[in-house]
Amino acid sequence: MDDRFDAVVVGAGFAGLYMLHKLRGLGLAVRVFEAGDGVGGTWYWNRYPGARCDVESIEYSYGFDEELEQEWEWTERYATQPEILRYLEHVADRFDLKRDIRFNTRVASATFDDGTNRWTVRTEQGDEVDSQFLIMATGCLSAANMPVFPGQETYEGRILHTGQWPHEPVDLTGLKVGVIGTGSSAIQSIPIMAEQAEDLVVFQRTATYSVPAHNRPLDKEELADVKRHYRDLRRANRQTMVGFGGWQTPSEYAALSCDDDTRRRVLDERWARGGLSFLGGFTDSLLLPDSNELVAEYVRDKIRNIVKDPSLAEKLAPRQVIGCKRLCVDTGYYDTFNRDNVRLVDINEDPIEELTPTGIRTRSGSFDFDVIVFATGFDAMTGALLRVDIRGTDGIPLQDAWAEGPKTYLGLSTPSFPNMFMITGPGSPSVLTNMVTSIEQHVEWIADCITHVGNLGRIEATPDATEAWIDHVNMIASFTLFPTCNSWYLGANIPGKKRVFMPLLGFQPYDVKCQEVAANGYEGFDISQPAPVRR
Ligand code: NA7
Repeated sequence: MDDRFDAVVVGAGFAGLYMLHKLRGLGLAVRVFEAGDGVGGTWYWNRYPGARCDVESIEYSYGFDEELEQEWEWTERYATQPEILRYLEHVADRFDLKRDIRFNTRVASATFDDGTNRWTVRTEQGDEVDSQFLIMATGCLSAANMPVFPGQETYEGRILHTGQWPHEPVDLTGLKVGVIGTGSSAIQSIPIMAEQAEDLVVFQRTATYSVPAHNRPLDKEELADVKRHYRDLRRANRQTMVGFGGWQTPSEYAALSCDDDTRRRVLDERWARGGLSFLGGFTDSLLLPDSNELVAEYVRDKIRNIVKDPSLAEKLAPRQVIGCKRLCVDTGYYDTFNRDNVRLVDINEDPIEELTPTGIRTRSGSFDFDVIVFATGFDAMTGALLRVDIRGTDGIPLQDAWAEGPKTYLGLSTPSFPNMFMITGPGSPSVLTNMVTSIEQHVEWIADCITHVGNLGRIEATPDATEAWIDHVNMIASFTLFPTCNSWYLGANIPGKKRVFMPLLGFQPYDVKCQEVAANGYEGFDISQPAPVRR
C-alpha cells in the first residue's frame, strides 16, 4: 500500500540518504520526506559564498561502500559546498535513492498510536502515511536562527540568512553590505563578500578564534594513496574521540608541563598544518584554563600580527576559552579587516538599536545597506526536531517532554516516543565529531536495532537509562572547559532556550557503549515483540 511503510525518514542529507539505503537493503519499505527540492540537507541549504566543510574532504565522506570511495575524486583538501552537493547527488543516483524520497515536502506532525505501535506522519503538503518506525534525520544545524530586531519590517533592502541562501547567484558587486554574526559561516563568507561589496560592515557580538585552512588542490598521488588505505583510515577514525584525524599522531604534550620551546614548536607546527587539529596540540588545553590561555594567546598574537590597526586587532581578538565555541577554519578572515572597504562594529560597545528603512542604526551611528546578511547560525541540535509536532504515548508533545532540555538515551531515543530514532541527536557526539563518521555509526546501529525489534515490535528508552545517560553527558562535559561560554552547544545563542550541554564528548567510547548496549539485548530499552503465532 502506498501510504503504509516500515520506516519514515525525515530529511535527505548525509543521514537520511544512508538510512534509506541501509533500510532498503534490509528489505524494508521506506519513505523519505525532504523539505528541499533536492538531496543534501545542510549542503543543500548553505549556499553562501565560500561555504566549505571544515573537516577534510577525504574524511568527510561515506565509508560504507568501497566502490563509492574509489570512484569519487575529491579535488580540494576542504571541499566546497557545491562539490559536497555534487557528491550527495552522485550518491543518490548511484544507489537509486530518489524514487523513495518525496521532495518539497515538509513533515508537519508525527503521532504515535499506542494501540498499533505505529506512527502517523503528516506533511504540510497533505500527505498522511503510517509507519512502524520514525527516524529523524533532520540535522543538527538546520533550523535557522533568525533574530528579529526592532524595526526589521521597515527595512527596504534585502535580508539574507547564510543558512537559507538563494539558489541563484547573489551579486554583491558595488553594494553596501552589512553582516550580523562572526561564526563559521560569516568567517567563510566575509573575505569573499568583501571582494565584491563596495562597503562591508561586520557586526560582531563575540570575536571568534579561527585558524588557517591552508586549503589546496589534492594531488592525484596523494588521493590514490588515501584510496589504497581507505579502510585503515575509516577504522582509525572510529578509534578517535572526534571521528577524524585517525592518521595523525595524538599529542604527547601537556601545555602546562612542557617547556616554552616545545610549546611554541607544537603550536607553530599545528598553525602551519592548519585546520581543526590545531586544538589537538596539547592534552590539557580543553581541560585546564591556564593551558587553554596559552593556546588562546598564541592565536591572539597571530591576529595582532595580521591586523594592522592595533585597536581593531584587539576587538577581533577573542577573550573566551578557545575551543569552547567551535573553532573556525578560514582563508584570509582576519586579513580582510585590513581592507579599506571593511569595518567592524563591536555590538557590545555599540549595540544594534534597530533596523531602519535604509539599514541599521546602532547606539552611536547609522549605516545604509543594500543587503543585510544574517550569519546568525542555528537553533542547534533540538531546533529541527522541535519544529515538527511530534506526539508520543498519551499524546505527549516532544516540546513538553523536552521542556527542561532534551532528554535522550544515547542521543538515539527518548522515553514516551517508542519506535522513534534520532540520527546524531542531542546526547550523542554529533557536532563534536566528523558528522559523517557519527552518522554512519548511528545509521548502522539503528538498522541493527530495527532488525532486532522486528516487524510489529516496539522499542522505547527507559526513563532510568535516560536519566543516567543525561547525567553521564553532563558529567563528561563538566570535566572540560566546554560549559564555560555562551555557545550553541549549550543552546545559549537562542533567547529562552534551556541551557543544557547537548553533545557528548568522545566518539570512540560512545561507539563502544552503543555496541555494548546492543550486545546486552538493548539494555536501557523496553522492547516488546508480538508473541509467536501458536498453531
Ligand atoms: P554560529 O557559529 O552560531 O555563529 C552565529 C553568529 O551570529 C555568532 O557570531 C553569534 O554571536 C551571532 N549572533 C547570533 N544571534 C545574534 C544576534 N541576535 N545579534 C548579533 N549577533 C548574533 O553559526 P554559523 O552559521 O556561523 O556556524 C554554525 C556551524 O556551522 C559552525 O559551527 C560549523 O560547525 C558549521 P555569539 O557568538 O552567539 O555571541
